[in-house]
Amino acid sequence: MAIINLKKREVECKIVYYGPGRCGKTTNLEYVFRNSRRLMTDEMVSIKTKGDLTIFFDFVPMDAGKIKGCDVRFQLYTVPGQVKYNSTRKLVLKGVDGVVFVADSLKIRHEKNILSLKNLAENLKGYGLNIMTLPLVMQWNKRDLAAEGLPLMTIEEMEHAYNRQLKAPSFQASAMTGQGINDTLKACLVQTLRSLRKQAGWE
Ligand SMILES: Nc1nc2c(ncn2[C@@H]2O[C@H](COP(=O)(O)OP(=O)(O)O)[C@@H](O)[C@H]2O)c(=O)[nH]1
Ligand SMILES: [Mg+2]
Repeated sequence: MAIINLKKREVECKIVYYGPGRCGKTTNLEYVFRNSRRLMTDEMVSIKTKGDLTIFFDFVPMDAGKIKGCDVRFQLYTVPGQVKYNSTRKLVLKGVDGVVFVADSLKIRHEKNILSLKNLAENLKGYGLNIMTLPLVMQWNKRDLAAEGLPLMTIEEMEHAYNRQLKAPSFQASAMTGQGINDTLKACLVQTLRSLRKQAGWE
């Protein structure tokens, strides 16, 4: 649930990039950070957890508008993907307002994507949140690897495997080239804002 900072007249929203280890979450945020400097108000902060990097930063998008006369500040987080870091992952999800699920398009990562999606649903449930109703955007990442001749799932296969029930907006992307990265984030921000405005008293 977003936090209202009355002193600064800001609403703080939390967006979490979720997905299996090595799917490209950190690369997503690095791209956003590099290419949207003008939107950012603070430095990107990296927290080194053992063997993985969890990063977050926050920013105030210029065109987000206001909610109840307050500016909207978004905080973007990634989670460590490896199975053993579930306590950190759970902690990062605390108070989440919107999620970007980054799926790895490589065929060999299919099982890892499934496990991570299930883990997301479970961890959300732990906070009384429902993956079916929370603002959620799916990203099919690493599409550039097709050009390298690596076996990728088709978009249809990914939609069927991960998005059949959720029916979330989805984007083909490459965090490496930047394809689809800003569109993914923008869709998540729009959904999150819409959902916050809908909540009682926030219209
Ligand atoms: N070719 C390609 N490599 C990617 C892409 N996204 C991430 N990577 C690479 O995949 C590896 C893991 O990425 P990282 O962002 O650290 O994954 P994370 O564990 O989800 O944070 C790194 O070597 C990245 O350079 C992509 O879209 N295309
Ligand atoms: Mg990472």
